[in-house]
Amino acid sequence: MITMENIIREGHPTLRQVAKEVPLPASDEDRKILEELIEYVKNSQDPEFAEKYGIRPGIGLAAPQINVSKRMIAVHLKDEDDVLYSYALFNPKIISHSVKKSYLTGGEGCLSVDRIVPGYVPRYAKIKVKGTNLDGEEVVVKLKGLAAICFQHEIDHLNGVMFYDHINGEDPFAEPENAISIER
Ligand code: K2U
Ligand code: NI
Repeated sequence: MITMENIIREGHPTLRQVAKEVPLPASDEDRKILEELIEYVKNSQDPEFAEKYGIRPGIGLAAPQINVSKRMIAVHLKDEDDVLYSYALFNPKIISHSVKKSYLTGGEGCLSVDRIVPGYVPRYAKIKVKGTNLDGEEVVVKLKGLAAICFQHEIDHLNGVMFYDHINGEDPFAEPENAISIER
């Protein structure tokens, strides 16, 4: 089971590496890692479980955050329309995206960042992601809103990108151009 001790923090070199593609069909070892990622995210949203094990709630987690530099992400969230997005994917890839951007009015955080970094994080408002799930099926998923933002945050982790890399250095709360704001 993954706990906060397994989550590496900013400054650890793995967070700045480009993670490697997972050979498919996935090995038992890689499947177990991805299962543990999605289990962490689901468990972290159970207040009793989170309290008992001292884990920070999250809506996503990427393998590099547990020091595994492989292209795997887990996302488990209900969006603003109460639609559940629960995905554990090998080799996720953004295959198309909107011109329009979006950002969370409260900014972003990260389980690997133990500090508040204020500022808007411009993301694509809509994306289409292709990946392979734990059953070995190729999935294509269309995303918008918080789900699109979360997937982009996690896929950034696979490319060594941190959320604050996107924040406007001169004016962190400058309204991103051609963007919709999302309250969270
Ligand atoms: O990758 C991670 O570190 C988990 C991130 C994912 C995330 C951050 C900002 C925006 C979208 C996704 C967070 O720790 S999850 C915490 C959280 C919870 C609810 C809504 C947004 C962020
Ligand atoms: Ni993160």
